[in-house]
Amino acid sequence: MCGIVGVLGNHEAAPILVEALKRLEYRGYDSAGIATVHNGHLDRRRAVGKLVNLSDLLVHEPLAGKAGIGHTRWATHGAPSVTNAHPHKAGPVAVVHNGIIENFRELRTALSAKGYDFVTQTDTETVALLAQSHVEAGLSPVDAAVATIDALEGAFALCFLFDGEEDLLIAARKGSPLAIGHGQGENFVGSDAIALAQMTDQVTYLDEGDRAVITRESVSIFDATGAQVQRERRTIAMDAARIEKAGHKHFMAKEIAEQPTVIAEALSYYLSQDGADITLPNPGLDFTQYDRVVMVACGTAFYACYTAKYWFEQVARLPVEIDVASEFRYREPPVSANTLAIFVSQSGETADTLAALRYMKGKAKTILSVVNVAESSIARESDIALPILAGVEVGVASTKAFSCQLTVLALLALKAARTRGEISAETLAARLSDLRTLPGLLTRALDLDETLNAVSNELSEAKDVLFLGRGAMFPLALEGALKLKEISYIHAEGYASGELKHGPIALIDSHTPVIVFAPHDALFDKTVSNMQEVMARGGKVLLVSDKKGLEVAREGVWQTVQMPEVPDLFAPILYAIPAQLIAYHTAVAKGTDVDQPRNLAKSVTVE
Ligand code: HGA
Repeated sequence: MCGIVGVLGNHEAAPILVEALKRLEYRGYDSAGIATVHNGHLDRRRAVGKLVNLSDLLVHEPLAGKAGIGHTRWATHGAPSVTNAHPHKAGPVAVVHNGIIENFRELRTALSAKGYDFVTQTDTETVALLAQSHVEAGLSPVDAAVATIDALEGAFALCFLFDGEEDLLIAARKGSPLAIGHGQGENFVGSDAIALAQMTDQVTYLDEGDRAVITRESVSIFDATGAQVQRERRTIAMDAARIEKAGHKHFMAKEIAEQPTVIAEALSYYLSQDGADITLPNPGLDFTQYDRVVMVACGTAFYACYTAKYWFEQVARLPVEIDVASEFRYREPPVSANTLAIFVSQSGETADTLAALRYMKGKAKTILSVVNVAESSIARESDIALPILAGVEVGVASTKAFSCQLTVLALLALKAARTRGEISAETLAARLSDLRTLPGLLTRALDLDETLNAVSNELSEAKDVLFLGRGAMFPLALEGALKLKEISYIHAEGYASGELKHGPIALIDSHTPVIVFAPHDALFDKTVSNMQEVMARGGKVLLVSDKKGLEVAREGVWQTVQMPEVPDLFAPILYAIPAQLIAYHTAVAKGTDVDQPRNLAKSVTVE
C-alpha cells in the first residue's frame, strides 16, 4: 500500500519516477504525485486517481530536474484528492510516505500552537511541517529530517527532498519496507525492488529503524540510535519484462493462465531429482519436533492456510490452528514451545502478518514463512523462508500466488507426514507422482474458459452469490466468494455445505445463484444432499464437478461445469481455476476494473 520512490539521477527524473510508480501502482491508485528540485527550486505535480492522470498532467505541465521523489497512494487518512496527494510540501521540504503516523494529532496540535497551518487531512502533512519547523529553527536538512523521524510514532517508510538540495535524499524505514538502489553515479529509493528494476539490480534493504542519507556518490545508513551501520548489498534477479500483459487483456487473465507453468516450476524446485521426495532448501525443518502448527495470514493467503489445515491434520496428523493476522496479533494466544508457526503472504510485507510473526518470535520453536518475494521483510525475519515461485503478480486479486501457496503448503504437509511416519516412502512417492499431473490438469481446466465465460455472463446479473464446499473444498468456497466480491463487486459468501441449513439457507431464492465445488470424492454424496436442499427451495445451482459427479448429480441443476478428474488431495488447487475464471469473466461482463478494483491495493503494508 502506497508506493514511494526517490531518484538522484543523471537524467530527467520525472519519466524515471513515473515508470517506477507504474511498477508500484499495484500498491494503491487513489492518487499519484512527484516532486523535483530544479535550479535549486522544489516543485511538484499531483493528480487524483490512476497514474495515467499524473502522466497526462505532466504532458501539459512538465517538471524538470534530476532529483525527485514520487508516490502512489492508498489513502488511510483523508479522502483521495489532489490536496491530500503526496508529495506533501511544507516550506522547503517535500516528503512521500507509506504507513500511518499514529501520533500525528499530538504533533499537529503542537505545530498549530506554533502557528503552522495544515491544509490537508492526512497524517503525512505533519511530517513535512515538522521538518519545516526544524529547518526554520536552524537545523540542516539532514538534522531536520532526523529530528522529525525521531519524533514519529507508528509505521512509516519516508523519503525527503529539500529545496536547494539537488544531491540529497533522506530515507527512513520503520514498519514499512524500503530499499535503496545503487547505480553508477546515481542512487535511488523504492518501496520494493520491482520499483527499482528499471534502474538497477543492486539493492540494499533498510532494516527496522534505519535512516539513509543519500547522494549520487554515497549512501550512508544509520540505525535508530544514530550509529552508522553497513547493510548487505544484494544483486536482485529481476526480470523487468515480466510485468507485461503478454497479449492478455488483463494481468489477472495472464496470471490465471500462467498457473500450469509456475506450479510446474515450483514442483521442480521442491521435488528431489527422482521425484520421489521433497527437498526443502533449509534442512532445519524437522517435523518430528513439533506437536502443533499455527498458521497466520490475511485474505486469500488465509484461505490457502485454511486448506492446508485439512492437509496437515488429515495426512500428517498434526493439529493446526489458523487465524487471520489482524486478530491473531492482538489476541495474545498462548504458544506451546513445540509450535511451528507458518506465515503466508504473497508480498511478504503484509503489515498484520509481519506483526503476528514478530509476536511469535521467541515463543514458537520455528518461524517459517511462505512468500512470493524472497527479499521481503517477512522472509528476512523468518527462520526459514520458502519461496512459492509464482513470479511477479500484478493483478490485485491474487490467483497464481494462491495456487502456488497451496502447492508449497501441500508439499510441506506431505513432508511432515513422511517425517512423522504417518505415510510410507511409497505413499509419498505416489502422492508426488499425483502432484506432478497437476500442471497438465490445470491446462485442461483452463480449456473451460469459454464455458465459464458463458456462465459468468448470467452470473453478472446477480446481486448475491453463494459458494458451497465441504472438507478442503470449503476454504475454496470462501476464496471463490472473496474473488467475486473483490473484482465484480457482487456480494458473495462462502459456506461449508453442511452449515447452510443452520441459517444461510434462508437466503436461497431463485435470484441467488449457488456455486457448488464438489469433486467426486469421499464427501461427494454429503455435498450433493446439501445441494438438493438448496434446489428443493428453488435455488439455482451451478455444479462444478467431474464426469463421475455430474453423471450422478446433474439432474435439476441450473448449470454444470465438468472438470478433469483429479487426485482427491489436490482438488482445491485444480478447482481454484473455475473459481478464478468465474470471478474474472463476471467482472469483465460487469465492466469493472479487473486489475485494479476499487478501494483495494495489493500489498497491504498498513494496519
Ligand atoms: N497515511 C498516508 C499514507 C497511506 C499509506 O501508506 N497507505 O498504504 C495517507 O493516507 O496518505
